[in-house]
Amino acid sequence: MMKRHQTLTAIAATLAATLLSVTHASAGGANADSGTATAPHCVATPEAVQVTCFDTFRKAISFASGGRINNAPTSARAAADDQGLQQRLASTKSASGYVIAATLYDYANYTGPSLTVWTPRPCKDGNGLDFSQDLKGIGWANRVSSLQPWANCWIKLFKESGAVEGPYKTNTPDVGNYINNRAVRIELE
Ligand SMILES: [Ca+2]
Repeated sequence: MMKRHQTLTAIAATLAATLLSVTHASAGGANADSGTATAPHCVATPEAVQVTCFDTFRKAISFASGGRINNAPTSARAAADDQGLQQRLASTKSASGYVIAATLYDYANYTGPSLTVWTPRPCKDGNGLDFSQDLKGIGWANRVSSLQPWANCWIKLFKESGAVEGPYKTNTPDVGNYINNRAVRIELE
């Protein structure tokens, strides 16, 4: 009897977990198959405390562009070499007016997990601060190794100590030893 009870409990727990994950995926937004917190390619807005993550870079870009760019390469590395995609990323706004301002990568050469930062407008000309994104609260502290700025933005990387590197004005396949795996915050200017 005890065994049976435990088995039913286990089945109930599995069902509950399944329902929970389905709910989470539905809450993700634009894509029905949008991912879980553990999927590698994430999208965040400035000061977000939560991010939305996907299993491929293509899905992340589709979400960040409000469905307007649905054919980005599956891998971020391929996207880095895709000039047509780069031009569209630079000019595409989502339906809500948001633009893709930066993509950060865990590994060098635009590989590994990615974090795409989505902002309500492009960065303004001149080098005043436009947006700031904390990386600690969203699981991205001490990870950034390569990056791409978009939407007229330059990217500065900050260490916990407040020390800064950048601004990075163009695609950067290696952020350099000084800040590699040390950034806890970015500023877009
Ligand atoms: Ca890294």
